Amino acid sequence: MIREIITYPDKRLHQNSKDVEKFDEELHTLLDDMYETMMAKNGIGLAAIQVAVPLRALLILLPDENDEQKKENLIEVINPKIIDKRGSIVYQEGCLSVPEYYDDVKRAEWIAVEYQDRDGNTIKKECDGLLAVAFQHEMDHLDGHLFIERLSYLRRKKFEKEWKKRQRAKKK
Ligand code: Y12
Ligand code: CO
Repeated sequence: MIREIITYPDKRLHQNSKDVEKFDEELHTLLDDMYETMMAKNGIGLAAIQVAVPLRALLILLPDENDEQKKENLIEVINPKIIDKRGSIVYQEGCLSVPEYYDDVKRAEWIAVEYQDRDGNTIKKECDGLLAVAFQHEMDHLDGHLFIERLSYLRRKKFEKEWKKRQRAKKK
């Protein structure tokens, strides 16, 4: 089932999501729905709070070298923790909860992350480049943060100005 994605400035996006404790049918349905929702909206990453569920669960599905998103490359991530990070990378990010706005964000270029899969098995993974960016962007959602909070003061003002302009245009 495709679920509604909540968008800025919805306060629920600033909630701290809770650890997943039960790896049951309900969690599997949530993950399946998140996958359907992410694909329907052309996303490459989605956190549970974006569909209004405050649990520490997220998905990442990066396009392959042919620009295709294959389900076999889907990464389901539960209760993740960054255990090491190195370097820095600037990447132009977008978010399904902040539609029509993209901007440069600086993050670690390499991370080591530990998480659980949908059955509760522990997984350790090292990521770099776009995958490291996606993990960090989605993990920010679990702590109630959006990428726009990582922009410089001036860039954040630019975002707010554009967002207000768009709101006014919608009312016309
Ligand atoms: C690098 C940067 C950001 C991430 C986080 C995941 N972000 C997304 O999945 C963003 C998706 C997105 C999709 C949009 O829709 C289309 O392109 C059709 C979109 O467009 C509009 O809002 C109009 C915006 C964002 C991971 C890695
Ligand atoms: Co996002």
